[in-house]
Amino acid sequence: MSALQSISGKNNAPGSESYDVVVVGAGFAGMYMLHKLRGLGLSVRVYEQGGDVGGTWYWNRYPGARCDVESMQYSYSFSDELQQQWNWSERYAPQPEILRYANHVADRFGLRSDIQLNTRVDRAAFDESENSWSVATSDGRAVSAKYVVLATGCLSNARTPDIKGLSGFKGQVYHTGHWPHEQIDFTGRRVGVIGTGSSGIQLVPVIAEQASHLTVFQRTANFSIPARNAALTEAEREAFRAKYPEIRRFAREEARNGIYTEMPDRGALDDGDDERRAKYEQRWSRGGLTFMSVYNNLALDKAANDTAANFVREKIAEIVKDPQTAKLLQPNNHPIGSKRICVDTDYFAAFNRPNVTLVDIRSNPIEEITANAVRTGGKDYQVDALVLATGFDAMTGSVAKIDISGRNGQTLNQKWAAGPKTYLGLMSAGFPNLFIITGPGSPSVLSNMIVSIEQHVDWITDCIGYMRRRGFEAMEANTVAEDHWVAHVNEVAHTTLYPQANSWYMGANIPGKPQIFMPYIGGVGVYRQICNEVAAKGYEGFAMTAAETQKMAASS
Ligand code: NA7
Repeated sequence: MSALQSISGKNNAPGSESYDVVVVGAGFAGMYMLHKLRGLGLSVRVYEQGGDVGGTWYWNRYPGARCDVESMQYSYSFSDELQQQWNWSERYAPQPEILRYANHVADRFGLRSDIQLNTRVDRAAFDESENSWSVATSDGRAVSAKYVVLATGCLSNARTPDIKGLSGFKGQVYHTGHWPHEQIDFTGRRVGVIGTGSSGIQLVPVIAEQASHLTVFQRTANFSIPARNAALTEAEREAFRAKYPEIRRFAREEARNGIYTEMPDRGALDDGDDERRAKYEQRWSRGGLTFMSVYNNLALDKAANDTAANFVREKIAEIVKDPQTAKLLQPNNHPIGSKRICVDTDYFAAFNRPNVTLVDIRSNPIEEITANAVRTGGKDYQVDALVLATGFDAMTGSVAKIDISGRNGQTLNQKWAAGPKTYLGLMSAGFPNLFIITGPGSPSVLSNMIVSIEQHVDWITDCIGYMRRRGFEAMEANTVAEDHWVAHVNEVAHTTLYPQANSWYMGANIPGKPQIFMPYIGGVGVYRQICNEVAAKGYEGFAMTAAETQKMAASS
């Protein structure tokens, strides 16, 4: 079917393009959404701001960029042929390989014909009389669609901090979340890196090998676990593939974070010192994010958490030779795991190199950036190039950039001024037929994103199919259900240690952003069950309206 032939029978004359669904974004969420909606026979247009598919993996091309979830698990499960045939080369896939995978999926499933690249969605307004959305794009077009799906990603709105003098810096400035396509060679250059989250921690060891001198400006020391990355052998891939049905089932239904791993049945304080230490040592040697699942109470009990945090602090002190640098690198202002734990390759060891300096900008914040230096503590650190590894306006930033107006002209930004409000992270009351994939209020960034993406896409597809079969024109979250859900998300978060950190989960990295805990922490298995029950009860908590009801209501 051509993109313009809608089965809804709408007129697609030039100047009045109309689709059943407009999807915003062609990352992993947008691509799978398109694939599934085509299965319903719908006309779909995907708009993607980037020059190709891949979403966050299209933009985050900095040296050392990799996924922190293992490649065999950070991959689609919807096609068994795909998961059986794709050969991941390493335990943790590097960014270029993930991007190749995204391109392979686009080609394999013939997705490109319905994806319009280099095009932003600027505005979307709900037309209450038609029960449809008018969507304005950066190429000056206006299209209409019955549904809009925001597949805009949680970590896609790169954030450049407002640092005095930055615009007057004479060297090159790069942002990890918006990295140039050409190879950047730092050989022989003095480089400054601002930011020590996952991105900074991944790129520091790589740039340290090239730069004549690397100065790392650290505001918050982070916990990081060695990745122990290595090439995957064919035998390892085969063993994994043979177990895929169970691995995927477990990740979807039982795991909290969408990752197949052991489920601990003990708390950290149930073991004696020696036994606990041995378990931490074993996980440290294995490497990766699952360090946090040694025990079942590390995210809940501060005393338990301290045992893991102390272990990692000791490891840092063992690796880093200069005691003062080691001390600065030891995180001390948040429980381990309450900020996204990092996974690194030789990050701490990089500080043993003579060409790497760590500068504490917590005690002495950056005063200004001059033409060729970063000034802090009254001292100028000369640099030829600056790398901003300063993160994203996470979870809501990309949605907020689109001017979205729902019922009665209310904008989503107005509604979310005090923090995002959604029902199940999927819809926001007052914005009918507008779905969000991995939105605030869903497990999203606390999970293996692809597991959460597939669950949301499947749910949305089923929901649209249900509406069409029963003749419903519009669907929207009801306010009471939404308020309950927002309260529940908040309540669950506050049973954990997560809110104790000034993290981007809380919006704390953006000056002025309301601080509420955005992702749902109840776990992907529990969350999936809730979503399934809602659907089984005829989409409880959502209101669906048929065309006739709408018209009758309007004329009465
Ligand atoms: P993060 O995790 O948000 O890290 C950003 C880093 O930049 C963090 O160390 C910040 O310190 C620092 N930062 C931010 N603004 C400033 C200013 N103004 N001055 C100094 N330092 C600053 O982003 P990443 O890109 O590393 O990772 C994002 C996610 O991508 C990651 O969690 C994975 O899921 C993948 P702060 O901690 O705020 O003190």
